Amino acid sequence: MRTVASSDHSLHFPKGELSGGELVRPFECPERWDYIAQALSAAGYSKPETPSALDMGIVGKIHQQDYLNFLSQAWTLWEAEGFNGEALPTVVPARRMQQREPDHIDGKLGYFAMAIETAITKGTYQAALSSAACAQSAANLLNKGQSSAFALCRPPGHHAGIDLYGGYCFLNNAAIAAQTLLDAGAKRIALLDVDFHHGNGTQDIFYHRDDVFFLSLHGDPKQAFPHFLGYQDETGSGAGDGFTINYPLPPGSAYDVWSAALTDALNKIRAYSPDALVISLGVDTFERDPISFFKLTSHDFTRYGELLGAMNLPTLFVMEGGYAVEEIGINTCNVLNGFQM
Ligand code: SP5
Ligand code: ZN
Repeated sequence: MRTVASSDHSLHFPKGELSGGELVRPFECPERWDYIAQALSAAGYSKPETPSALDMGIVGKIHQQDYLNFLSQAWTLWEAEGFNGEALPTVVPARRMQQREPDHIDGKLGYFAMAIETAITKGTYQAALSSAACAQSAANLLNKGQSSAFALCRPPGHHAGIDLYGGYCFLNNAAIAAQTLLDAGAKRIALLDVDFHHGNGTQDIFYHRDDVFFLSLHGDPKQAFPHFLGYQDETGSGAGDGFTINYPLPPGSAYDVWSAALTDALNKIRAYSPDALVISLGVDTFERDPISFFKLTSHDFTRYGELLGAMNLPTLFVMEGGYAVEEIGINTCNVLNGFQM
């Protein structure tokens, strides 16, 4: 399996994440990328390829232009205010307030945020562009006939909506990859999100569409981030009616419960008969993940990789979360190795 990665990921390394009322060292840290790259190399995968420049025309079919303008300017506007810290929102347009983009950066940050733990820094936008480029270049490997590919994206993407950032995400890498497959002639894409957290951004982007069938297995939003999307009764709307499926699962779910949901999802994907499968691959379902509550073992990642491989579909893996840093490489590689068994 060919892999794509960019060293630009290291341009995004905020010092702080708002967690438990403190600014802590972010769970989503640069070493995550190093551990995955190391594990790939140790497992005999060839050196990751550098992505081609991102096609912004395709990005413009996923994200709104006002949002892209915001991301590109946020740090400059923040710096111009003379603030000492990293760019974090403080005020959000809650119920019955105006949904209008303000001029001041304090207002813009809250307007475009879906969560406020995530800091924007000087290199954040460039890192996000290069991360999306990895997903897009990996999609283009499938377009050129590869049966699978892995995009080592960092920062991750699945919480980024049409015009929303947060949850460590800025551009929706998996959605950009799906659009890249569609623009090259695919008619139907299945996008399966196995990150511990609900892929609210991906759901938002494709909610009204029937050309991307979105399925997500995740911690029940009553108990888990992002808390405000990912319920079972969200099933798509308009042309997209029936093309979103959510599997919210309770705290403590181990492989028996989790894999039963996966099997149901895979059966529904088979019935849809997609041209390709995109996997939003988060390994924060791991039993020792510091911010999640599922109980998958390292071996379980191999087991479900095999189930994905048995689908016999062109498959693109897009890296999302996973915060047990020392085990992130092994767990990620286990999915890819299981897939190729
Ligand atoms: C891509 C991805 O996995 N994003 C996850 C973002 C989660 N951010 C907030 C998590 C808050 C969880 N708090 C639990 C703390 C337990 N020590
Ligand atoms: Zn996650």
